[in-house]
Amino acid sequence: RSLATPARKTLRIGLIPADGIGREVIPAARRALEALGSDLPKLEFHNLLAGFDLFTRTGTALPRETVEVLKNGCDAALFGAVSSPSRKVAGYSSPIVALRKELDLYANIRPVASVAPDPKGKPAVDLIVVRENTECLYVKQETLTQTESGKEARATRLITEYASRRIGKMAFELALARPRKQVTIIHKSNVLSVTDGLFRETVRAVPQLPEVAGRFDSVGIAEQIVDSAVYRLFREPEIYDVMVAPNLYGDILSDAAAALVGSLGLVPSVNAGDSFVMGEPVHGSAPDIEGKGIANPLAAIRSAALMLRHLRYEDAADRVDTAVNDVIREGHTLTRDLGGKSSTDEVVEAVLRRL
Ligand code: GGG
Repeated sequence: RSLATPARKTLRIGLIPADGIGREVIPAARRALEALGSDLPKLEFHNLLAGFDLFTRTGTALPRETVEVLKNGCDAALFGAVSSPSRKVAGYSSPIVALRKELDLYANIRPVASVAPDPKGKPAVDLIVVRENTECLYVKQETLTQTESGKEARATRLITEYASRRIGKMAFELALARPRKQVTIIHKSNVLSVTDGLFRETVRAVPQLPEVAGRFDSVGIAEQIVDSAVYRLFREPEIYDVMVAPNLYGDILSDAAAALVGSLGLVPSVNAGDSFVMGEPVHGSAPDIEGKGIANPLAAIRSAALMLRHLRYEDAADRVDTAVNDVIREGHTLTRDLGGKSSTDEVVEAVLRRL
């Protein structure tokens, strides 16, 4: 489901590189957008701050100004990556989780598709993971108490009918526009019958909602327990078209699916709401390669294309995707995660030459 495109004179894009290789791949995505010339309105970029690194320097991971500029001065945004620590840090909370909530970007749409035929003849992968983006364990309500037998940690997992219904509608809309038209609901309601049960039932009931009035009659519905879905994803990924999942399962499944198409460095996403869209590569901040100039920029460039597609600049998005796919297929200019030796800049130049 794309936002309607107003006749814009200017397209205002917030750039939030945040941490690690986000600072290398977001400028790469900007260059790809700039190379599109008259396919787009005049571009206006706003460089915005967020991240754990910012927090360690200033005590703030997501400045109010970043949120306000995004809400009031941007049409869309690109986010890089964030390196939240695995331990609790007083006063810190993940800025990407907060941004998704602040901007009500309730759907994380993660397409995973093979570009070239598999050398061993495995079937092509062409699926979208649609991850609910605002609830589940990511409401981050955790407590730690001391009991007689030691520490006890608890987390609240929130699943609402409201959020499950809107992510379900998004999944059906996406499936409707695809050749196979198949939604698979991912859950674990054999164990979590209340929370995952509500997610499953609510998404299943979407085609019967009065407001959709038969719109999704041509879309097939399947469902799969999450652990079995991971198994089948690796054994027979070609069976999946649109997979819709609560936040945590969707996060894990989309990273796992990236392994099927060569690298996490290739997989884009958008965080989408009803009035804003933010592109974001699925990969993280990769501190091990940060600053070395070898990060794969293609996931970020594809995320920019996905953002454009969502804003209804389909031709511009197609040009970017074609250029990226050609670079991958030709195989001469690839970063190390894909078995090449090229630098980030060399890959960006290769894409720009094809634009
Ligand atoms: N671009 C995706 C990304 O940054 N992934 C790492 C991640 O999910 N981090 C969560 C966090 O650090 O708060």
